[in-house]
Amino acid sequence: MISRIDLRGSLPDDLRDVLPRAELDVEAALEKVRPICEDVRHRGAAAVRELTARFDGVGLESARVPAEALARALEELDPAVRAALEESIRRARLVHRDQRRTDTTTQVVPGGTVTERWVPVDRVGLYVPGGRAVYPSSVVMNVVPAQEAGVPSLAVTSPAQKEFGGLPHPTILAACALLGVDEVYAVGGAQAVAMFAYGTEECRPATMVTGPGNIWVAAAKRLLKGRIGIDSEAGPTEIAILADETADPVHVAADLISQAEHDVIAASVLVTTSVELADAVEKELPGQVAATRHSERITEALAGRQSGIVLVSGIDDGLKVVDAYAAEHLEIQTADARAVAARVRNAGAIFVGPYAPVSLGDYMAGSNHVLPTGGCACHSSGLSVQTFLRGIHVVDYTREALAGAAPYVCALADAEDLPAHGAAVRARFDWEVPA
Ligand code: HSO
Ligand code: ZN
Repeated sequence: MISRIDLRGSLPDDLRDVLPRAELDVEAALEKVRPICEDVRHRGAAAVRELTARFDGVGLESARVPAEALARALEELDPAVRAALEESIRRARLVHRDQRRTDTTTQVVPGGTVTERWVPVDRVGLYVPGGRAVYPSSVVMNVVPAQEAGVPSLAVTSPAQKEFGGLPHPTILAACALLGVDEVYAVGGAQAVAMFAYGTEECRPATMVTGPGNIWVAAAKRLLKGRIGIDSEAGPTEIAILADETADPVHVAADLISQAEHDVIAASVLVTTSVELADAVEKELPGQVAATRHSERITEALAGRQSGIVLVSGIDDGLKVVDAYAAEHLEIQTADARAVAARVRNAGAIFVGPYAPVSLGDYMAGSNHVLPTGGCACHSSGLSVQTFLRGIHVVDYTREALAGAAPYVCALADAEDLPAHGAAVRARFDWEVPA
């Protein structure tokens, strides 16, 4: 059901090449997505309407979801789901509120200061997938940091669903209503990203688009990046578990299965120092998989070349392996899990010990579940308040402070053969500062 890689000898130099990983060919999707984006750019709302009819089979009069539909979705929301979403929002707000930055002013020399001023982007378009993956939790994870960052204008879009009268899924609408988002569109795919990038008669352009989506959404984000800001191109979800002989194989198997449930190309990787644990997890998997609703999808994900059990000779090697893999989610299920977790350098999020499964982080830990995939955790972070802020340096120097800097500016300007740079400073002193 799941393959094994034995790295108990010495570790190979380029570990990344031997570790299991899915490949998503976003490049190939670019050419298909380009004409769609161009169409929206030139023909606006009419193009969005036609593309929605073509791809989603829904004839929209307007892409904007009416306020009554949002209110109705909230009224009809299952009370247990409502309570859970409210608690998820509350916890996420606590964590993301603490991420807010205060402006800092540094006095560089007397009379010369640099202030770093944190300013939210003007307007964010949030993409929420539809289809098989209906995740109101992702609405929370995108909206809360944008709101806590102080983004003044926020719009959500999610694919039009035939079975819901051309509106997005009602739980998505209800989550928007709970979060106080009243600008919602029933548009999906590349055309949704283009709608936010270029704007249409119905939707003002956004400065940034965030949120996960399928390969077409990822390709549109890559294509339009620069014109708009993006978060990251979310790829298929991943869980890595670093475990030793103290881990419970029932928990480990359940957690591997939990993320494999997302997609046939989701990745579940166990890195362990214990052959006994590897054997016990392998023994445990078939029964747990058979007992769960999406067993076919999960079986395919676990058997895929992106998943596997990696055997290592000790925790130090295990840490090298998980650092090289740079998982979206990393669980540490070892003796002294906190100390081991503290040594991890690359992961989107780390889940410490037996009582912090990834599912907790997906919904209720307070942490964000939009995290870097595909190894991007070695250079990027998950979604946070910071994603929506720009740090603007405000430079404020008095005449005396500039005078002190002038000879240095002139020396460097001359060294770079840019004498006009130096002249711009000297001009302020009637050339009295020696060149
Ligand atoms: N594990 C997914 C997020 C999610 N799980 C949403 C359940 N719903 C990517 O972090
Ligand atoms: Zn999940």
